[in-house]
Amino acid sequence: MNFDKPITIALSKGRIFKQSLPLLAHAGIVPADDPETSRKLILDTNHEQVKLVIIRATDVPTYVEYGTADLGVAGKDVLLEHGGEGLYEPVDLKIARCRMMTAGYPDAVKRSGRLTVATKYVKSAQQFFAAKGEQVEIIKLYGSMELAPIVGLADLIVDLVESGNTLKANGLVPLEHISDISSRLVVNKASWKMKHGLVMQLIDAFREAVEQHPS
Ligand code: PRT
Ligand code: MG
Repeated sequence: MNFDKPITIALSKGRIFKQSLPLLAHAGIVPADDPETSRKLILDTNHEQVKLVIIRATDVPTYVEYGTADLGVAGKDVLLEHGGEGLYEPVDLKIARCRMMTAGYPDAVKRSGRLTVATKYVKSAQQFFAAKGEQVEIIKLYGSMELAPIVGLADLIVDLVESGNTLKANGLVPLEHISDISSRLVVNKASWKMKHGLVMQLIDAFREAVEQHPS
């Protein structure tokens, strides 16, 4: 691929970075460092004009919205909370898949009165319960949501579930399915116009990679 303008791609460490590697490789991009062992926040690649910025998963939409990164890979859960302003979301990469669910003790919803729901996914939770016509009190947390029902902070949680092991280990069960989650390629709207040729080449390469290696 011929990169005449520099391109920055925002990624988070962990599962998104690992599962993005084959997709990047399909686009001819190979990082020069491993973010798990390197302390560098900006990684060079085999392409002089392509750099990766390694940031928190929840910060990826912000970096791309403001054009600090031209492209990024972000979970749909994170995009729903961010709102997606200033971003195009052209490709479902079908990586880092899981489900957004409500969870709690098996008898959680049988309790009378208004339910309390702890989550870091406030917008998604609000939308879900509003659509069901249920009035709930939502408590914003930043992590370890499974603890909330155990200590009596909330009746329910809204969290991501993959194997279900985390819930099980804490005596909780998945209750209602809210949405299927996967990671999406996001593109800054100005980059889409100003670097159109290159952005389209990358989008096509990612699309092709997803079709060839369905996960
Ligand atoms: O970890 P950190 O606080 O830095 O940020 P983060 O949790 O946002 O990042 P990361 O890398 O953990 O997750 C990045 C993205 O991966 C998320 O935004 C999701 O789109 C996606 N993803 C896929 C998941 C999971 N699967 C997942 N299982 N993100 C989190 N989990 C957590 C879940 O919250 C729960 O605590 O894993 C636990 C449940 O897993 P099981 O297998 O026990 O059900
Ligand atoms: Mg995490």
